[in-house]
Amino acid sequence: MVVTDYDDCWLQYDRVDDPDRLSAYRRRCLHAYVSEEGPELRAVRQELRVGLDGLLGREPHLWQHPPRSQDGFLAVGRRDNMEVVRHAVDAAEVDGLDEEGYVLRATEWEGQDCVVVTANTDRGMLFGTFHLLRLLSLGEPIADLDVVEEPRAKERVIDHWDNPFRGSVERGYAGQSIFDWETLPDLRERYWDYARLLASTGINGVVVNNVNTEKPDREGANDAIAGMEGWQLLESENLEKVAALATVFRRYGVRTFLSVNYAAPMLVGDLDTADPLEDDVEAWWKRKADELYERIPDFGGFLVKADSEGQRGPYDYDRDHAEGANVLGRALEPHDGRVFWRAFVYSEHEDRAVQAYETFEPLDGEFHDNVTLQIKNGPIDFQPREPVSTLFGAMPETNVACELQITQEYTGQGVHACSHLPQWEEVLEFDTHGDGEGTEVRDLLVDRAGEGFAGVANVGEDRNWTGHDLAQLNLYGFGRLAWDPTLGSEEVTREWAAQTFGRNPSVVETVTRIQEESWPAVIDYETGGIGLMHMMYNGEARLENHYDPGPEEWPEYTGIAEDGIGLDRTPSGSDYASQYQGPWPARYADPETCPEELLLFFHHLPWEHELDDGTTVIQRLYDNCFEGVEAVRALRERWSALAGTVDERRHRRVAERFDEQVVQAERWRDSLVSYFYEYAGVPDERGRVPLDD
Ligand code: GCV
Repeated sequence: MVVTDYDDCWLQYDRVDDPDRLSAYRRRCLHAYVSEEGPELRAVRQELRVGLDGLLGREPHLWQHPPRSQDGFLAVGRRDNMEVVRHAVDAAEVDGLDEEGYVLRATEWEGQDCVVVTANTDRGMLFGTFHLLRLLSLGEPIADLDVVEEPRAKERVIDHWDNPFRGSVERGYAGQSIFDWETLPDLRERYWDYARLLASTGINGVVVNNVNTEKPDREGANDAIAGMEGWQLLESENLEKVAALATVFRRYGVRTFLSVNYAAPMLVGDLDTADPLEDDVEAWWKRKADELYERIPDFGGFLVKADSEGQRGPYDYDRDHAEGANVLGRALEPHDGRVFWRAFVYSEHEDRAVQAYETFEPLDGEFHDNVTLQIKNGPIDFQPREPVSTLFGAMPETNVACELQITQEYTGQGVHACSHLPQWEEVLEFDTHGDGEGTEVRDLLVDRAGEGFAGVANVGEDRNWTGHDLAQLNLYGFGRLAWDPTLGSEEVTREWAAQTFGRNPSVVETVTRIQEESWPAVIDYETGGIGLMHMMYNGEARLENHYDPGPEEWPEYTGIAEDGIGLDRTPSGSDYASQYQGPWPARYADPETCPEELLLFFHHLPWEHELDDGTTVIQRLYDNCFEGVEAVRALRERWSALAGTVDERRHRRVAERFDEQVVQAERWRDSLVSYFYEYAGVPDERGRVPLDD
């Protein structure tokens, strides 16, 4: 059901059609007794009104005391002020939960069938309420409900690359920014809708502005995409705008963060240095932090891109990144704030993959407790597929967060269907061997304050938030996997599909299969599927950038030559492979044991080099490029067959995009196979390459 002009995404709350289920839900949920406490409980009441009305087909009655002589009721509150909660849940169970955890439990109380949602905090009850509504949306039984849950990862932050004041979104493909800085502190209805979407997935932090906080002063800086005035948000006169947004997010359990410019003491303040070891600089950051917390008591903290792509940083003063980050950490510490410090630093090395590890690994243990090192999943830059960054598992004394890109910068932007969930699952399951065998990436991101996930947002002004309707899954899935990184991609996709397109099992199955198979297809036609990457056109126009094929622009990323293709990252080359732990250096360094999907990332091999099944490298590249296109055609067919079972408006929108994706996939295929052929001079065994003119 639609509460505003914008799509409700996965919060459709379609009426429960199974009559038994419906009566079981009505019995326990038509009356809701919700405690009167902080702002999050106002959001709980609002969500129950909307959600239960949609699901149960009747507006629920909300009570401030236990309703009597009813079949039963739903109770949301704490043990200390609700008898029914004390009856259902032991003190020890709640006391043992962290501040975002909750208990959902069915119970019988005074002859009534009840469900309770309880927690230590209002935030916990909010997350618990969304969990309960999800179960109802999925048609799960609740008569024996018994869930005790807390998030596995503590930090689950969404990063906006939105450029304040200009309204553009770097790498955004869903329209302009939803944040209107000109009219803030006036609040748009849309802010509430957005906060609600985030909280429903378990996200608990939002960075509202781009990490590029000023236009980079460097040669080749791309004016069309560079962030510009984001640093200004720290100016005193703008803080009331940030504070207004924080009011909205607070109600949904989400803390507000800002990206800040490392030179803020000079840009915002009037110092003539931003050297982190200068007393004046330290004092300036402390004063700014005090001012922020006076206005926004639950302010989350800062995100910093330093010494990267033209943004300033501690290197300007000959200081290292720990010295650079810690001055901010010290300023935020008295307020329980956090610094997310990005590890996306490159440019000195011929092979950029090598640099982040060389820069940060020696600093392990040097970062302040409230500093989190935010590491992109791979060593290059959100490519369709990359190996996992070597920093995971290499920084045991440092809080780390994994940065994932929800927006589809390199995977077809707003046009191609590409679920990132299978990719993220692959990353999270990777065994880093950091603390011996069995240290998966996801094990390194959980249980400790300061560790978790950051996801680069894909939302904009478009009515459906994400441009492509199927891209809503990437936003939903980010939140769910950050909450519990042991959830599988398929499981999360299935629950998303049921909430978004209804519970019809065949629709859920088809949509799930389309989403699950979309990523491998993109890898095949955009890369050839055996470890190549970064062959996108680098046009100046924002929407061309990193979208179209442009392999000839990036020979340094593919190592293409007449004798073969790929980059040598073994000890005879850049030696990136040796940064891994356990068996990986040896496994990656030998083409016989290197996984085929990463082969050309680690090796420069002759075109006629034979793979395990006897196929040559060049032939595999041709085959995969052609198969990628066939796979997209098959996805389009499946989507088309859903006509009549998915609402017409969304069906048409996605169908149009699939038509375009097929055209674009063919362009990619043709561009890549021609490029490979130009160097290899080897025709396709199946007669498809060289292409007919
Ligand atoms: C925000 C890549 C993107 C940039 C982005 C940068 C980053 O280079 O193309 O748009 O800038 O990553 O993650 O900082």
